[in-house]
Amino acid sequence: MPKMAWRCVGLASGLLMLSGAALAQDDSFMPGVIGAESGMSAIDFDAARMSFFNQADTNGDLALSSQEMAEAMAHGGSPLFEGADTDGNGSIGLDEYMESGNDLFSRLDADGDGTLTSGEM
Ligand SMILES: [Ca+2]
Ligand SMILES: [Ca+2]
Repeated sequence: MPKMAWRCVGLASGLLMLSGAALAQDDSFMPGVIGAESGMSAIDFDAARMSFFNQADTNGDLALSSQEMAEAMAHGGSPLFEGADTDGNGSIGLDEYMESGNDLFSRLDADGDGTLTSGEM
């Protein structure tokens, strides 16, 4: 099943990216985040959320059904993993998800310095 294998690799690299962003050690992985040792920039934040989305979207239709959301939360929810079904069609599309991320970021960024520290998350 080559498709499954590919998904596993994608998941692994997503987790790798996530842990890299959290530890902010691997600057070479994302050149844009040099100097972000003390927190998570909006770029890191989007990347972390994208990997959450890819992980949760088990059927790969670029939308999170309520069931996919529930399963993702059951397997370790995170304050970063939050979306809003703004058009009310019963699932959270990628656009709705990323849109809600902008609000979420500014809400979490209590001191407004554009970086999320571990205390703010
Ligand atoms: Ca889906
Ligand atoms: Ca929707």
